[in-house]
Amino acid sequence: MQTPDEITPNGYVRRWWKEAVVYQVYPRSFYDSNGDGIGDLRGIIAKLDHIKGLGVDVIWLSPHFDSPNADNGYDIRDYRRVGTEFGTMADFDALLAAIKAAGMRLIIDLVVNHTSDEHAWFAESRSSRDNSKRDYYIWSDHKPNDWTSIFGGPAWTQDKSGDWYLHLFDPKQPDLNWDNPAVRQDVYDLMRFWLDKGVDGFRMDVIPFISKDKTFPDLPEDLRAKPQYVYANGPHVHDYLHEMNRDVLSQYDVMTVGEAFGVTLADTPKLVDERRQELDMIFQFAAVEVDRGPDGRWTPWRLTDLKAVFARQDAALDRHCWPTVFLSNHDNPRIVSRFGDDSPQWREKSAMLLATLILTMKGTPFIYQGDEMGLTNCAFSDISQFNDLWTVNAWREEVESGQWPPEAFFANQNKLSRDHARMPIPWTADGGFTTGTPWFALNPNFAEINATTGQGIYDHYARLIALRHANPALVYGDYEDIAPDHPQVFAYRRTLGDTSLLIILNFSSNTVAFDCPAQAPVVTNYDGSTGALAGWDARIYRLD
Ligand code: TEU
Ligand code: CA
Repeated sequence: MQTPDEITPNGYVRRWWKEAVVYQVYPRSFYDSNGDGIGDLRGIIAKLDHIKGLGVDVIWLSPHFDSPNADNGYDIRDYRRVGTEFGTMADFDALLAAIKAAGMRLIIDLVVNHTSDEHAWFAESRSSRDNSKRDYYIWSDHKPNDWTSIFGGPAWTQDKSGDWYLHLFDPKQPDLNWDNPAVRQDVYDLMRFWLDKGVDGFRMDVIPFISKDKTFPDLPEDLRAKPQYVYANGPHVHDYLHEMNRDVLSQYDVMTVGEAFGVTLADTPKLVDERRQELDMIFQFAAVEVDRGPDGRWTPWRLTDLKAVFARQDAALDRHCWPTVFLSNHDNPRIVSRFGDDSPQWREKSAMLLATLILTMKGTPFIYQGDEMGLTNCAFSDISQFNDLWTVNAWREEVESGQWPPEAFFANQNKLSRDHARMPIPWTADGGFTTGTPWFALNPNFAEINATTGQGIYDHYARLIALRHANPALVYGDYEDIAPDHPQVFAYRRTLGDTSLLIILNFSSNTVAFDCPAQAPVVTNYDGSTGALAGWDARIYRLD
Protein backbone atom coordinates (compact mmCIF):
# COMPACT_ATOMS: atom_id res chain seq x y z
CA MET A 1 0.00 0.00 0.00
CA GLN A 2 1.20 3.49 -0.79
CA THR A 3 1.80 5.68 2.23
CA PRO A 4 -0.33 8.83 2.11
CA ASP A 5 1.46 12.06 1.25
CA GLU A 6 2.63 14.10 4.16
CA ILE A 7 1.55 17.73 3.92
CA THR A 8 3.35 20.65 5.60
CA PRO A 9 1.34 23.18 7.64
CA ASN A 10 1.48 25.58 4.69
CA GLY A 11 0.28 23.01 2.18
CA TYR A 12 3.35 21.56 0.47
CA VAL A 13 3.51 17.85 -0.24
CA ARG A 14 6.73 16.61 1.34
CA ARG A 15 9.19 15.05 -1.11
CA TRP A 16 12.76 13.88 -0.62
CA TRP A 17 13.97 16.02 -3.50
CA LYS A 18 12.45 19.15 -1.98
CA GLU A 19 14.43 18.49 1.19
CA ALA A 20 17.64 17.60 -0.63
CA VAL A 21 20.74 19.68 -1.21
CA VAL A 22 22.40 18.99 -4.56
CA TYR A 23 26.10 19.22 -5.43
CA GLN A 24 27.09 19.52 -9.08
CA VAL A 25 30.19 17.71 -10.35
CA TYR A 26 31.71 18.70 -13.69
CA PRO A 27 33.71 15.49 -14.07
CA ARG A 28 36.39 16.75 -16.46
CA SER A 29 37.56 19.25 -13.86
CA PHE A 30 36.89 17.49 -10.57
CA TYR A 31 39.76 15.07 -9.94
CA ASP A 32 42.04 13.06 -12.21
CA SER A 33 42.74 9.59 -10.82
CA ASN A 34 45.11 8.27 -13.51
CA GLY A 35 47.38 11.14 -14.47
CA ASP A 36 46.08 11.73 -18.00
CA GLY A 37 45.13 15.28 -17.04
CA ILE A 38 41.36 14.74 -17.30
CA GLY A 39 39.06 14.35 -14.32
CA ASP A 40 37.30 10.98 -14.29
CA LEU A 41 34.76 8.77 -12.53
CA ARG A 42 37.38 7.05 -10.33
CA GLY A 43 38.45 10.55 -9.34
CA ILE A 44 34.95 11.29 -8.05
CA ILE A 45 35.02 8.07 -6.02
CA ALA A 46 38.39 9.13 -4.60
CA LYS A 47 36.92 12.45 -3.46
CA LEU A 48 33.50 11.23 -2.35
CA ASP A 49 34.30 11.93 1.30
CA HIS A 50 34.73 15.59 0.40
CA ILE A 51 31.20 15.69 -1.03
CA LYS A 52 29.68 13.51 1.66
CA GLY A 53 31.31 15.63 4.37
CA LEU A 54 29.27 18.62 3.29
CA GLY A 55 26.11 16.70 4.11
CA VAL A 56 24.63 16.97 0.63
CA ASP A 57 22.02 14.44 -0.46
CA VAL A 58 22.30 14.33 -4.23
CA ILE A 59 25.12 14.58 -6.75
CA TRP A 60 24.35 15.95 -10.21
CA LEU A 61 26.92 14.67 -12.64
CA SER A 62 27.45 16.76 -15.79
CA PRO A 63 27.71 14.60 -18.96
CA HIS A 64 29.90 11.53 -18.57
CA PHE A 65 29.00 10.03 -21.97
CA ASP A 66 30.94 9.23 -25.09
CA SER A 67 31.44 12.53 -26.90
CA PRO A 68 33.80 14.21 -29.35
CA ASN A 69 33.68 17.12 -26.86
CA ALA A 70 32.94 20.00 -29.20
CA ASP A 71 31.00 21.36 -26.21
CA ASN A 72 32.75 19.45 -23.41
CA GLY A 73 30.35 16.53 -23.37
CA TYR A 74 27.09 18.38 -24.12
CA ASP A 75 27.41 16.86 -27.59
CA ILE A 76 26.77 13.15 -27.09
CA ARG A 77 27.91 10.50 -29.55
CA ASP A 78 26.61 7.48 -27.65
CA TYR A 79 24.15 7.78 -24.76
CA ARG A 80 24.89 4.30 -23.47
CA ARG A 81 28.67 4.57 -23.31
CA VAL A 82 30.87 6.26 -20.77
CA GLY A 83 33.38 8.65 -22.34
CA THR A 84 36.72 6.84 -22.54
CA GLU A 85 38.43 9.77 -20.84
CA PHE A 86 36.09 9.33 -17.85
CA GLY A 87 36.49 5.55 -17.52
CA THR A 88 34.30 2.53 -18.19
CA MET A 89 30.76 1.44 -17.46
CA ALA A 90 32.22 -0.62 -14.59
CA ASP A 91 33.62 2.62 -13.17
CA PHE A 92 30.20 4.23 -13.49
CA ASP A 93 28.58 1.31 -11.68
CA ALA A 94 31.23 1.55 -8.97
CA LEU A 95 30.60 5.28 -8.62
CA LEU A 96 26.85 4.79 -8.35
CA ALA A 97 27.31 2.05 -5.76
CA ALA A 98 29.73 4.21 -3.75
CA ILE A 99 27.33 7.15 -3.81
CA LYS A 100 24.47 4.95 -2.58
CA ALA A 101 26.68 3.36 0.05
CA ALA A 102 27.44 6.86 1.31
CA GLY A 103 23.71 7.49 1.65
CA MET A 104 23.49 9.88 -1.28
CA ARG A 105 21.72 9.83 -4.64
CA LEU A 106 22.93 10.47 -8.18
CA ILE A 107 21.26 12.35 -10.99
CA ILE A 108 22.80 12.49 -14.44
CA ASP A 109 22.60 14.93 -17.33
CA LEU A 110 20.04 14.20 -20.02
CA VAL A 111 21.07 16.06 -23.18
CA VAL A 112 18.40 15.23 -25.74
CA ASN A 113 17.51 18.48 -27.45
CA HIS A 114 20.46 17.64 -29.68
CA THR A 115 23.06 14.94 -30.18
CA SER A 116 26.58 15.12 -31.50
CA ASP A 117 26.86 15.16 -35.29
CA GLU A 118 28.95 12.03 -34.71
CA HIS A 119 26.02 10.15 -33.17
CA ALA A 120 25.06 7.09 -35.26
CA TRP A 121 21.56 8.56 -35.77
CA PHE A 122 22.96 11.67 -37.39
CA ALA A 123 25.49 9.74 -39.45
CA GLU A 124 22.56 7.81 -40.91
CA SER A 125 20.26 10.80 -41.10
CA ARG A 126 22.66 12.90 -43.16
CA SER A 127 23.69 9.95 -45.38
CA SER A 128 20.80 10.42 -47.80
CA ARG A 129 17.42 12.07 -48.17
CA ASP A 130 15.59 8.74 -48.00
CA ASN A 131 17.46 7.18 -45.09
CA SER A 132 15.11 5.78 -42.44
CA LYS A 133 16.65 8.12 -39.85
CA ARG A 134 16.36 11.22 -42.05
CA ASP A 135 13.44 12.40 -39.97
CA TYR A 136 15.35 12.03 -36.68
CA TYR A 137 16.67 15.55 -37.24
CA ILE A 138 15.26 18.72 -38.73
CA TRP A 139 16.06 19.13 -42.43
CA SER A 140 15.00 21.60 -45.06
CA ASP A 141 15.83 21.97 -48.76
CA HIS A 142 16.32 25.71 -48.23
CA LYS A 143 17.36 27.91 -45.33
CA PRO A 144 13.95 28.41 -43.72
CA ASN A 145 14.57 31.45 -41.52
CA ASP A 146 17.04 33.70 -39.74
CA TRP A 147 17.35 31.77 -36.48
CA THR A 148 20.73 32.09 -34.83
CA SER A 149 22.69 29.60 -32.78
CA ILE A 150 23.00 30.34 -29.06
CA PHE A 151 26.75 30.06 -29.64
CA GLY A 152 26.69 32.57 -32.51
CA GLY A 153 26.20 32.37 -36.26
CA PRO A 154 23.22 30.92 -38.12
CA ALA A 155 21.28 27.99 -36.64
CA TRP A 156 21.08 26.31 -40.06
CA THR A 157 23.99 24.58 -41.77
CA GLN A 158 23.92 23.22 -45.29
CA ASP A 159 25.07 19.62 -45.48
CA LYS A 160 26.47 17.38 -48.24
CA SER A 161 23.02 16.50 -49.61
CA GLY A 162 22.39 20.19 -50.21
CA ASP A 163 19.75 20.26 -47.46
CA TRP A 164 20.05 22.35 -44.31
CA TYR A 165 19.85 21.03 -40.75
CA LEU A 166 18.88 22.91 -37.61
CA HIS A 167 21.25 23.34 -34.67
CA LEU A 168 20.28 25.77 -31.93
CA PHE A 169 23.81 25.35 -30.57
CA ASP A 170 27.01 24.41 -32.41
CA PRO A 171 26.91 22.90 -35.94
CA LYS A 172 28.28 19.79 -34.21
CA GLN A 173 25.07 19.66 -32.12
CA PRO A 174 22.19 18.93 -34.56
CA ASP A 175 18.72 19.24 -33.00
CA LEU A 176 16.63 16.08 -32.73
CA ASN A 177 13.17 16.07 -34.28
CA TRP A 178 10.91 15.41 -31.30
CA ASP A 179 7.83 15.41 -33.53
CA ASN A 180 8.99 12.00 -34.72
CA PRO A 181 7.52 9.42 -32.29
CA ALA A 182 10.47 7.08 -32.92
CA VAL A 183 12.85 9.74 -31.60
CA ARG A 184 10.79 10.08 -28.46
CA GLN A 185 10.70 6.32 -27.92
CA ASP A 186 14.48 6.11 -28.37
CA VAL A 187 14.98 8.87 -25.83
CA TYR A 188 12.64 7.16 -23.36
CA ASP A 189 14.57 3.92 -23.85
CA LEU A 190 17.89 5.51 -23.06
CA MET A 191 16.35 7.12 -19.99
CA ARG A 192 15.16 3.69 -18.83
CA PHE A 193 18.63 2.29 -19.46
CA TRP A 194 20.09 4.63 -16.83
CA LEU A 195 17.10 4.54 -14.49
CA ASP A 196 17.25 0.74 -14.43
CA LYS A 197 20.85 1.01 -13.30
CA GLY A 198 19.56 2.94 -10.32
CA VAL A 199 20.21 6.59 -11.10
CA ASP A 200 17.86 8.84 -9.20
CA GLY A 201 16.82 11.22 -11.92
CA PHE A 202 17.96 13.72 -14.49
CA ARG A 203 19.02 17.26 -14.98
CA MET A 204 17.60 17.96 -18.43
CA ASP A 205 19.66 20.15 -20.70
CA VAL A 206 17.76 23.00 -22.46
CA ILE A 207 14.66 20.85 -22.29
CA PRO A 208 12.15 23.58 -23.28
CA PHE A 209 13.83 23.75 -26.71
CA ILE A 210 12.70 20.25 -27.79
CA SER A 211 9.60 21.33 -29.70
CA LYS A 212 10.08 23.53 -32.77
CA ASP A 213 7.63 25.81 -34.53
CA LYS A 214 7.88 24.16 -37.95
CA THR A 215 6.43 27.18 -39.70
CA PHE A 216 9.85 28.69 -38.86
CA PRO A 217 8.99 32.37 -38.55
CA ASP A 218 11.94 34.79 -38.43
CA LEU A 219 13.07 36.01 -35.02
CA PRO A 220 11.10 39.01 -33.80
CA GLU A 221 13.26 42.14 -33.68
CA ASP A 222 13.05 42.49 -29.89
CA LEU A 223 14.28 38.94 -29.28
CA ARG A 224 17.18 38.85 -31.71
CA ALA A 225 19.69 39.12 -28.84
CA LYS A 226 17.76 36.57 -26.76
CA PRO A 227 16.41 33.95 -29.18
CA GLN A 228 16.11 31.46 -26.32
CA TYR A 229 12.75 33.07 -25.52
CA VAL A 230 11.57 31.97 -28.96
CA TYR A 231 13.18 28.52 -28.90
CA ALA A 232 11.72 27.68 -25.49
CA ASN A 233 8.16 28.21 -26.65
CA GLY A 234 7.57 25.52 -29.23
CA PRO A 235 4.04 24.20 -29.72
CA HIS A 236 4.41 20.71 -28.18
CA VAL A 237 6.89 21.04 -25.33
CA HIS A 238 4.25 20.32 -22.68
CA ASP A 239 2.76 17.39 -24.61
CA TYR A 240 6.15 15.74 -24.89
CA LEU A 241 7.15 16.35 -21.28
CA HIS A 242 3.84 15.02 -20.07
CA GLU A 243 4.25 11.94 -22.23
CA MET A 244 7.80 11.43 -20.91
CA ASN A 245 6.52 11.73 -17.38
CA ARG A 246 3.67 9.31 -17.92
CA ASP A 247 5.67 6.69 -19.85
CA VAL A 248 8.98 6.86 -18.00
CA LEU A 249 9.47 9.11 -15.00
CA SER A 250 6.32 8.21 -13.11
CA GLN A 251 7.47 4.58 -13.09
CA TYR A 252 10.43 5.43 -10.83
CA ASP A 253 11.01 7.34 -7.59
CA VAL A 254 13.23 9.98 -9.15
CA MET A 255 13.70 13.73 -9.38
CA THR A 256 13.89 15.88 -12.48
CA VAL A 257 15.20 19.38 -12.94
CA GLY A 258 14.92 21.00 -16.32
CA GLU A 259 17.31 23.67 -17.46
CA ALA A 260 14.72 26.23 -18.46
CA PHE A 261 16.83 28.55 -20.58
CA GLY A 262 14.38 30.97 -22.21
CA VAL A 263 11.48 30.33 -19.82
CA THR A 264 10.04 33.33 -18.01
CA LEU A 265 9.00 33.21 -14.36
CA ALA A 266 5.41 33.57 -15.47
CA ASP A 267 5.70 30.46 -17.63
CA THR A 268 7.46 28.39 -14.97
CA PRO A 269 4.33 26.80 -13.45
CA LYS A 270 3.46 25.27 -16.82
CA LEU A 271 6.55 23.11 -16.48
CA VAL A 272 6.55 22.32 -12.78
CA ASP A 273 3.02 22.47 -11.41
CA GLU A 274 2.73 18.97 -9.94
CA ARG A 275 -0.82 18.59 -11.24
CA ARG A 276 0.46 18.85 -14.81
CA GLN A 277 2.92 15.95 -14.34
CA GLU A 278 5.79 17.25 -16.40
CA LEU A 279 8.95 18.15 -14.44
CA ASP A 280 9.60 18.41 -10.70
CA MET A 281 11.69 21.55 -10.88
CA ILE A 282 13.43 23.83 -13.32
CA PHE A 283 16.44 26.11 -13.27
CA GLN A 284 14.98 29.54 -13.86
CA PHE A 285 17.61 31.98 -15.17
CA ALA A 286 16.34 35.27 -13.71
CA ALA A 287 18.84 35.37 -10.81
CA VAL A 288 21.89 34.63 -12.96
CA GLU A 289 20.78 37.24 -15.47
CA VAL A 290 20.71 40.21 -13.05
CA ASP A 291 24.09 41.32 -14.37
CA ARG A 292 23.28 40.93 -18.06
CA GLY A 293 22.15 43.84 -20.17
CA PRO A 294 19.58 43.65 -22.99
CA ASP A 295 22.41 42.69 -25.38
CA GLY A 296 23.45 39.81 -23.09
CA ARG A 297 26.64 41.57 -22.03
CA TRP A 298 27.74 42.25 -18.49
CA THR A 299 26.20 45.15 -16.67
CA PRO A 300 26.53 46.09 -12.96
CA TRP A 301 23.85 44.50 -10.79
CA ARG A 302 22.02 45.77 -7.74
CA LEU A 303 21.06 43.83 -4.65
CA THR A 304 17.51 45.12 -4.90
CA ASP A 305 17.25 43.49 -8.35
CA LEU A 306 18.41 40.15 -6.98
CA LYS A 307 15.95 40.39 -4.09
CA ALA A 308 13.18 41.19 -6.55
CA VAL A 309 13.95 37.98 -8.43
CA PHE A 310 13.44 35.87 -5.31
CA ALA A 311 10.27 37.76 -4.45
CA ARG A 312 8.89 37.37 -7.97
CA GLN A 313 9.81 33.69 -8.00
CA ASP A 314 7.98 33.18 -4.74
CA ALA A 315 4.93 35.01 -6.03
CA ALA A 316 4.90 33.11 -9.33
CA LEU A 317 5.03 29.66 -7.72
CA ASP A 318 2.28 28.46 -5.44
CA ARG A 319 2.32 25.36 -3.21
CA HIS A 320 1.92 23.09 -6.25
CA CYS A 321 5.26 24.24 -7.67
CA TRP A 322 8.73 23.87 -6.25
CA PRO A 323 11.66 26.22 -7.00
CA THR A 324 15.40 25.64 -7.27
CA VAL A 325 18.03 27.95 -5.84
CA PHE A 326 21.35 28.37 -7.60
CA LEU A 327 23.71 31.22 -8.38
CA SER A 328 26.39 29.27 -10.22
CA ASN A 329 27.05 26.21 -12.35
CA HIS A 330 29.38 25.15 -15.18
CA ASP A 331 27.91 27.86 -17.46
CA ASN A 332 28.38 30.73 -15.05
CA PRO A 333 31.21 32.62 -13.38
CA ARG A 334 32.36 31.83 -9.86
CA ILE A 335 29.76 32.75 -7.26
CA VAL A 336 32.08 34.72 -4.97
CA SER A 337 33.53 36.82 -7.79
CA ARG A 338 30.11 37.57 -9.19
CA PHE A 339 27.88 38.14 -6.19
CA GLY A 340 30.41 38.52 -3.38
CA ASP A 341 33.77 40.23 -3.05
CA ASP A 342 36.77 38.14 -4.05
CA SER A 343 39.39 40.52 -2.63
CA PRO A 344 41.65 38.87 -0.02
CA GLN A 345 39.92 40.75 2.79
CA TRP A 346 36.36 39.71 2.00
CA ARG A 347 36.51 36.56 -0.08
CA GLU A 348 35.96 34.13 2.77
CA LYS A 349 33.22 36.10 4.51
CA SER A 350 31.33 36.81 1.31
CA ALA A 351 31.59 33.17 0.16
CA MET A 352 30.04 32.17 3.49
CA LEU A 353 27.32 34.79 3.09
CA LEU A 354 26.39 33.47 -0.36
CA ALA A 355 26.25 29.94 1.02
CA THR A 356 23.89 31.25 3.69
CA LEU A 357 21.63 32.75 1.04
CA ILE A 358 21.46 29.63 -1.10
CA LEU A 359 20.91 27.30 1.82
CA THR A 360 18.19 29.30 3.55
CA MET A 361 16.01 30.10 0.53
CA LYS A 362 12.84 28.29 -0.41
CA GLY A 363 13.61 25.72 -3.08
CA THR A 364 16.11 22.93 -3.66
CA PRO A 365 19.63 24.39 -3.44
CA PHE A 366 22.30 23.49 -6.02
CA ILE A 367 25.94 23.98 -5.09
CA TYR A 368 28.58 24.01 -7.82
CA GLN A 369 31.90 22.23 -7.23
CA GLY A 370 34.58 24.50 -5.82
CA ASP A 371 32.20 27.17 -4.53
CA GLU A 372 32.56 25.46 -1.14
CA MET A 373 36.29 26.28 -1.40
CA GLY A 374 35.70 29.91 -2.30
CA LEU A 375 37.22 29.53 -5.78
CA THR A 376 37.30 32.73 -7.83
CA ASN A 377 37.16 33.89 -11.43
CA CYS A 378 40.37 34.00 -13.42
CA ALA A 379 41.88 37.11 -15.03
CA PHE A 380 42.11 36.09 -18.69
CA SER A 381 44.10 38.34 -21.01
CA ASP A 382 44.62 36.31 -24.18
CA ILE A 383 42.19 34.35 -26.34
CA SER A 384 44.50 31.32 -26.22
CA GLN A 385 43.72 30.97 -22.50
CA PHE A 386 40.08 30.09 -23.17
CA ASN A 387 38.63 26.67 -23.90
CA ASP A 388 34.89 27.29 -24.29
CA LEU A 389 33.60 27.33 -27.86
CA TRP A 390 31.14 30.07 -26.98
CA THR A 391 33.99 32.45 -26.11
CA VAL A 392 36.12 31.35 -29.03
CA ASN A 393 33.24 31.89 -31.46
CA ALA A 394 32.48 35.28 -29.96
CA TRP A 395 36.11 36.31 -30.43
CA ARG A 396 35.94 35.40 -34.09
CA GLU A 397 32.61 37.11 -34.68
CA GLU A 398 33.03 40.19 -32.55
CA VAL A 399 36.73 40.97 -32.22
CA GLU A 400 38.33 39.60 -35.37
CA SER A 401 35.60 41.30 -37.36
CA GLY A 402 36.52 44.59 -35.71
CA GLN A 403 33.18 45.14 -33.94
CA TRP A 404 34.68 45.04 -30.47
CA PRO A 405 38.12 46.07 -29.13
CA PRO A 406 39.94 43.17 -27.43
CA GLU A 407 40.09 45.00 -24.07
CA ALA A 408 36.32 45.30 -23.95
CA PHE A 409 36.00 41.66 -24.97
CA PHE A 410 38.27 40.48 -22.14
CA ALA A 411 36.57 42.76 -19.62
CA ASN A 412 33.26 41.14 -20.51
CA GLN A 413 34.59 37.58 -20.56
CA ASN A 414 36.37 38.10 -17.25
CA LYS A 415 32.94 38.73 -15.80
CA LEU A 416 30.88 36.14 -17.65
CA SER A 417 32.97 33.42 -19.27
CA ARG A 418 31.90 29.84 -18.70
CA ASP A 419 35.57 28.92 -18.39
CA HIS A 420 35.97 30.40 -14.88
CA ALA A 421 33.92 27.57 -13.44
CA ARG A 422 35.45 24.90 -15.65
CA MET A 423 39.03 25.24 -14.43
CA PRO A 424 40.27 22.12 -12.66
CA ILE A 425 39.72 21.98 -8.91
CA PRO A 426 42.82 22.91 -6.90
CA TRP A 427 42.82 20.28 -4.16
CA THR A 428 46.09 21.41 -2.59
CA ALA A 429 48.56 24.28 -2.64
CA ASP A 430 50.47 22.33 -5.34
CA GLY A 431 47.39 22.07 -7.50
CA GLY A 432 46.63 18.48 -6.66
CA PHE A 433 44.18 17.95 -9.54
CA THR A 434 46.42 15.67 -11.58
CA THR A 435 49.91 14.20 -11.57
CA GLY A 436 50.04 14.90 -15.32
CA THR A 437 49.30 17.94 -17.44
CA PRO A 438 45.77 19.25 -16.79
CA TRP A 439 43.44 19.43 -19.82
CA PHE A 440 42.79 23.07 -18.94
CA ALA A 441 44.98 25.33 -16.82
CA LEU A 442 44.20 25.74 -13.14
CA ASN A 443 43.42 29.23 -11.96
CA PRO A 444 46.91 30.74 -11.34
CA ASN A 445 45.89 31.62 -7.77
CA PHE A 446 45.73 27.93 -6.74
CA ALA A 447 48.59 28.17 -4.22
CA GLU A 448 46.47 30.57 -2.14
CA ILE A 449 42.94 29.50 -3.05
CA ASN A 450 42.37 25.75 -2.89
CA ALA A 451 40.49 23.08 -0.98
CA THR A 452 42.86 23.22 2.00
CA THR A 453 42.77 27.00 2.41
CA GLY A 454 39.01 26.86 1.82
CA GLN A 455 38.36 24.63 4.82
CA GLY A 456 36.61 27.40 6.76
CA ILE A 457 34.16 27.99 3.91
CA TYR A 458 33.60 24.26 3.54
CA ASP A 459 32.82 23.93 7.24
CA HIS A 460 30.34 26.77 6.95
CA TYR A 461 28.54 25.02 4.10
CA ALA A 462 28.39 21.87 6.23
CA ARG A 463 26.93 23.81 9.19
CA LEU A 464 24.29 25.41 7.00
CA ILE A 465 23.30 22.13 5.37
CA ALA A 466 22.96 20.50 8.78
CA LEU A 467 20.82 23.42 9.94
CA ARG A 468 18.61 23.14 6.86
CA HIS A 469 18.13 19.42 7.40
CA ALA A 470 17.18 20.01 11.03
CA ASN A 471 14.72 22.82 10.25
CA PRO A 472 11.83 22.11 7.86
CA ALA A 473 11.08 25.84 8.03
CA LEU A 474 14.23 26.46 5.99
CA VAL A 475 12.95 24.09 3.34
CA TYR A 476 9.20 24.65 3.22
CA GLY A 477 8.72 27.80 5.25
CA ASP A 478 6.92 30.80 3.80
CA TYR A 479 9.26 33.43 2.46
CA GLU A 480 9.03 37.08 3.41
CA ASP A 481 11.54 39.74 2.43
CA ILE A 482 11.41 42.22 5.33
CA ALA A 483 13.51 44.97 3.73
CA PRO A 484 13.10 44.72 -0.06
CA ASP A 485 14.33 48.26 -0.69
CA HIS A 486 17.43 48.19 1.50
CA PRO A 487 20.40 48.70 -0.83
CA GLN A 488 22.92 46.58 1.16
CA VAL A 489 21.06 44.25 3.46
CA PHE A 490 19.06 41.24 2.36
CA ALA A 491 16.83 40.24 5.28
CA TYR A 492 14.05 37.70 5.16
CA ARG A 493 11.97 35.40 7.29
CA ARG A 494 11.18 31.74 6.74
CA THR A 495 8.14 30.62 8.68
CA LEU A 496 6.50 27.24 9.04
CA GLY A 497 3.89 26.64 11.74
CA ASP A 498 5.37 27.94 14.99
CA THR A 499 8.92 28.10 13.71
CA SER A 500 10.36 31.23 12.25
CA LEU A 501 13.92 31.94 11.17
CA LEU A 502 15.29 35.33 10.33
CA ILE A 503 18.19 35.61 7.92
CA ILE A 504 20.16 38.84 7.73
CA LEU A 505 22.85 39.27 5.08
CA ASN A 506 25.04 42.33 4.63
CA PHE A 507 25.91 42.37 0.93
CA SER A 508 28.64 44.96 1.38
CA SER A 509 32.05 45.44 2.96
CA ASN A 510 30.76 48.35 5.02
CA THR A 511 29.58 48.19 8.61
CA VAL A 512 25.83 48.66 8.46
CA ALA A 513 23.39 49.42 11.27
CA PHE A 514 20.39 47.09 11.07
CA ASP A 515 17.75 46.14 13.59
CA CYS A 516 18.77 42.61 14.67
CA PRO A 517 17.35 40.45 17.48
CA ALA A 518 19.22 40.69 20.79
CA GLN A 519 19.77 36.93 21.03
CA ALA A 520 22.75 35.10 19.51
CA PRO A 521 22.40 33.85 15.95
CA VAL A 522 22.21 30.06 15.46
CA VAL A 523 24.66 30.28 12.59
CA THR A 524 26.87 33.18 11.61
CA ASN A 525 30.11 33.75 9.73
CA TYR A 526 31.48 35.92 12.56
CA ASP A 527 32.13 34.72 16.09
CA GLY A 528 29.32 35.75 18.41
CA SER A 529 28.13 38.60 16.22
CA THR A 530 25.87 41.18 17.84
CA GLY A 531 25.19 44.83 17.14
CA ALA A 532 25.84 46.45 13.78
CA LEU A 533 26.52 44.19 10.82
CA ALA A 534 30.18 43.82 9.90
CA GLY A 535 31.25 43.56 6.25
CA TRP A 536 29.56 40.55 4.58
CA ASP A 537 28.04 39.57 7.92
CA ALA A 538 25.56 36.69 7.57
CA ARG A 539 23.34 35.75 10.52
CA ILE A 540 20.55 33.27 11.03
CA TYR A 541 18.28 33.73 14.05
CA ARG A 542 15.63 31.35 15.36
CA LEU A 543 12.75 33.45 16.56
CA ASP A 544 10.56 30.96 18.46
O1 TEU B 1 23.17 25.37 -21.49
C1 TEU B 1 22.27 26.15 -22.21
C2 TEU B 1 22.83 27.45 -22.59
O2 TEU B 1 22.51 27.94 -23.62
C3 TEU B 1 23.84 28.09 -21.70
O3 TEU B 1 25.08 27.59 -22.03
C4 TEU B 1 23.87 29.55 -21.84
O4 TEU B 1 24.34 29.89 -23.12
C5 TEU B 1 24.81 30.13 -20.83
O5 TEU B 1 24.35 29.78 -19.56
C6 TEU B 1 24.87 31.61 -20.95
O6 TEU B 1 23.81 32.21 -20.32
C7 TEU B 1 23.21 24.00 -21.64
C8 TEU B 1 24.45 23.46 -20.95
O7 TEU B 1 24.36 23.75 -19.58
C9 TEU B 1 25.66 24.05 -21.60
O8 TEU B 1 26.83 23.69 -20.94
C10 TEU B 1 25.67 23.58 -23.02
O9 TEU B 1 26.72 24.19 -23.71
C11 TEU B 1 24.37 23.88 -23.76
O10 TEU B 1 23.22 23.58 -22.99
C12 TEU B 1 24.26 23.04 -25.00
O11 TEU B 1 24.08 21.69 -24.65
CA1 CA C 1 41.89 10.87 -15.87
